[in-house]
Amino acid sequence: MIRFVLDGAEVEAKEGETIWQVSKRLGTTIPHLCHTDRPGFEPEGNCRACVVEIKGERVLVASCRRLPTPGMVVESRGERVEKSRRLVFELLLADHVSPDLDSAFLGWAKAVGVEQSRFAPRTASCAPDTSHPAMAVRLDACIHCALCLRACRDVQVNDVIGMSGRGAHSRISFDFADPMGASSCVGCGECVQACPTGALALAGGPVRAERMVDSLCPYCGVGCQLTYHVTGDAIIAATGRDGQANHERLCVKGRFGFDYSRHPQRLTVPLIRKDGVPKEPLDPADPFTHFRPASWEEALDRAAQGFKRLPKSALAGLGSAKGSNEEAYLFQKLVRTGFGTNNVDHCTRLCHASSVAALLEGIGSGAVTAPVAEVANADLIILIGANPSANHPVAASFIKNAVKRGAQLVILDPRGQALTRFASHHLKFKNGTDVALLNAMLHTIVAEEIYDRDFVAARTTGFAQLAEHLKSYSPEAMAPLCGIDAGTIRMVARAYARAGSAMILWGMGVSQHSHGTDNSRALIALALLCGQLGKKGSGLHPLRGQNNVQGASDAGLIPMMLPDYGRVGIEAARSRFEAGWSVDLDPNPGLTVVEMMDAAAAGTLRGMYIEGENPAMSDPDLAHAREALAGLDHLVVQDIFLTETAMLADVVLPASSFFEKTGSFTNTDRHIQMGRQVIDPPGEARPDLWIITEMAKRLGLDWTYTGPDEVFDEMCGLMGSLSGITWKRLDAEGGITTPGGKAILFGESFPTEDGKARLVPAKGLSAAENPDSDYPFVLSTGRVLEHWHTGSMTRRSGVLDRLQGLPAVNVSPADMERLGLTEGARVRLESRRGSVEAAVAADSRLSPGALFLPFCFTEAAANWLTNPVLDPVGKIPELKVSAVRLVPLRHPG
Ligand SMILES: Nc1nc2c(c(=O)[nH]1)N[C@H]1C(S)=C(S)[C@@H](COP(=O)(O)OP(=O)(O)OC[C@H]3O[C@@H](n4cnc5c(=O)[nH]c(N)nc54)[C@H](O)[C@@H]3O)O[C@H]1N2
Ligand SMILES: Nc1nc2c(c(=O)[nH]1)N[C@H]1C(S)=C(S)[C@@H](COP(=O)(O)OP(=O)(O)OC[C@H]3O[C@@H](n4cnc5c(=O)[nH]c(N)nc54)[C@H](O)[C@@H]3O)O[C@H]1N2
Ligand SMILES: [Mo]
Repeated sequence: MIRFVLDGAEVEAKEGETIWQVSKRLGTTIPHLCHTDRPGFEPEGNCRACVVEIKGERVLVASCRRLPTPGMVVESRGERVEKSRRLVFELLLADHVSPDLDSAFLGWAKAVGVEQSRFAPRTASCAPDTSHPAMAVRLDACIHCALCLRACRDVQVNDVIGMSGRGAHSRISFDFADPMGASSCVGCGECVQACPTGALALAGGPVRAERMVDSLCPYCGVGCQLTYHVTGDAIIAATGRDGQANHERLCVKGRFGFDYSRHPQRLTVPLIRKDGVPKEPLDPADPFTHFRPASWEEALDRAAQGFKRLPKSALAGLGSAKGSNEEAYLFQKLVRTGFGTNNVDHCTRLCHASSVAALLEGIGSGAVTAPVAEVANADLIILIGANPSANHPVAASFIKNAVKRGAQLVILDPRGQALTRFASHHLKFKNGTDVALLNAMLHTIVAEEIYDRDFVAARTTGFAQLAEHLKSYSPEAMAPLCGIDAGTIRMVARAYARAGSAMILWGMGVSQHSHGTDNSRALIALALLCGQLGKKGSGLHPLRGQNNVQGASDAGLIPMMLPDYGRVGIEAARSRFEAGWSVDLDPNPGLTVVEMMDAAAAGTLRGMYIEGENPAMSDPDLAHAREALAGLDHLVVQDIFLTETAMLADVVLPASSFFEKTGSFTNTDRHIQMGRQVIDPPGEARPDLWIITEMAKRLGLDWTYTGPDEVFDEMCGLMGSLSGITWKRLDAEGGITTPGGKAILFGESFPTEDGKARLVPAKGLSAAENPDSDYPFVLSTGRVLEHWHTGSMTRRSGVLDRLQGLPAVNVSPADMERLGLTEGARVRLESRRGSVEAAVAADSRLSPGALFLPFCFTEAAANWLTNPVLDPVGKIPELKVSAVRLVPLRHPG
């Protein structure tokens, strides 16, 4: 504590607190422009609005930077200070053409008593830059506070905004003074949130919302907290809040991707298929060619009757990781107790199923051992098979912060990415050869005896078998398989083993393989051998994808496991829920996502209830999947749009979007947070919880739930991981980490029978289908920043679709030249299962022979091509590797 005098009063400053901070804490915010106390911004002290007088010092000082010293006497008011401040505002005001009469800048000007300037303007007004679909730039309103620059450089670390020109001609610019829309801007909008003048603003101008609602982002597993600005029944803007996972940061989807909720194609009335019409793709804007509108009574009765007519073994349900914990829990309860089967699954099967299987086997828990934020304490970060700048952009910003702080980033991924320039090494190894690369690293660590002996001895089992297994995986033997030379493999292995603390973050490039479980086993072994988990700055973090995939899995949307991962075959696990739900549960594991499609095609599965998933786009081998779905006797789809899956339904139930209901959501860090209702559902659309409950009643269940609070409290009573939590507590605290509030897990022991982790040898040296002379390219599928999965939501978001609207296949420049292809040329991609047509986009991040196609475009749906072969343990398909050929099309078509 430092005692000093501020405006005549004795005050105390905490260690590291600036004069400005002390003053604010005590209730007086000193005027400020270039300064903000938002997380991630360092004080710069360039605007001079916050100056204060310090007794004995000749010049006024910027209070945002100055730390008080014992006995210091500070005046934040007084004639000298105020005169100086007014001059600052007058000079700035002279140059300022205001697009926003309520801006923070004008507010402060008024507060210090400056409404007009004595000085002549230096610059004339200039035309706004409206090249970006979501944001507008008005440089004549800019006061050069550089908050936008720091937002872009220090907070999000995108390095797009800079200062160009000198002296009076200096100005904010994007890249090389490009129009914003043509620059490398990724649309996170951090600069707009930071700008105090309206020089950087939303394209439609400054917003004046009627009300604000604190909620969450509906997209990825990072779980950003934000505030929605609402006018009438529409969301008009979103700003980041100080959530544990985002500290006010957002990405382009969270910032601008909410308008799908008011898209004219929203389903607003229950639909029943007309008699005799074929199950085929149709125009989502005009469902009434194939469906007729129905009342909720009729639609729900029809939906339930269709299920009741079929034997329980012929029924299955797909729940949603886009829905809340309460919806997921009720959905699996409906399938288990209403249908009477364990045939319930969700998109985790196409996602981290293999990672979860390996984690459960190895360390007894399928969730992350440490939050993303721990990268701040890591000496080394391994990022493998994930592209967070596109898919977890806010998490990526914390990785970039960590690198700037001094952490070493090592990327293992066949394709380059935006984070590559932050990495000390990016090993672009061959697709599908993760086990070869990782086993060679493990081999090095064992052979050179640089593993953590104490940790291995005290905390793990299986070392001897692993060491024996690794003998044949020397870097020299693996180098030709994975395409990385032995020396580099050794160097990276040593760096990881010797790091004081290290995190491993991974994604779909690891999990979506026919040997995805083996890939994860190798990563887990790496962390265990080196003791890189259970301590600060260390851990295993499979970056969870959907906003609630962790919660949906915890809540039991899994065919072999009940809520909290008790296996359905284990009596003790079942009896807990049998008692809680007053039913007998099926002891047989149910079918997984892809197995359901196979069973449907075979005719053994005949009725499906699909809530908030779009398998007619997201499953592998679409020809097979769509035929299977269309062949069902009874398909009920509960969605917000007439998706490719809903087009094949018998009954379509119009649901609520994320913004239209309240519920809890669990992010990738195991942090449960509150999503609060922002607007009402359109037309007759209803909250998912209500629909599931009504369906259950018609299946003979005596459910009386009226809201998420009742459901959540039931979950807390039955699930050990939620014990001690209540809806009331969650509501009050806004976020709770499970289990037990602990961010970093397993510092002492693992939740396995003997408390130790298992080292499991990994096999599987290549993908199931590799390029050959007929299909010479290796196709990898995945994501782009602006779009979400099957595009149902983001292609109906105006800004996102304008930013990225053209279905394109990425091709390496070398292959383009070899094939004589130019940017935008039309090509057909063909695999053994199907074909799609798309435009070519040059991508220097790809190695020759490799192609990349996102799966968000219905016009060129990647899954016509993909291989449905499954990992034997995780049952995940090999979405990351299929063999294709590329046929240039002479004429556009
Ligand atoms: N914008 C956007 N964000 C999203 C989503 C979205 O649809 N759009 N979806 C969310 C969901 S559910 C998920 S699961 C996450 C997924 O997030 P990620 O896991 O980051 O997603 P992907 O783009 O599928 O692929 C990741 C990486 O795998 C690499 N890869 C391909 N083949 C291999 C290989 O054989 N080995 C290795 N090691 N790497 C390989 C690719 O080059 C790519 O960089 O994103 C979430 N966030
Ligand atoms: N080729 C290829 N295929 C892949 C992948 C890949 O990398 N490559 N990745 C796989 C992965 S990781 C995943 S997670 C899956 C995702 O596969 P899906 O889960 O099938 O994909 P989404 O598009 O997220 O589907 C969500 C659906 O829910 C609807 N929806 C949104 N909000 C709500 C709501 O509140 N209530 C209701 N009832 N509906 C709602 C949306 O309109 C959409 O139709 O795709 C997998 N498929
Ligand atoms: Mo996913």
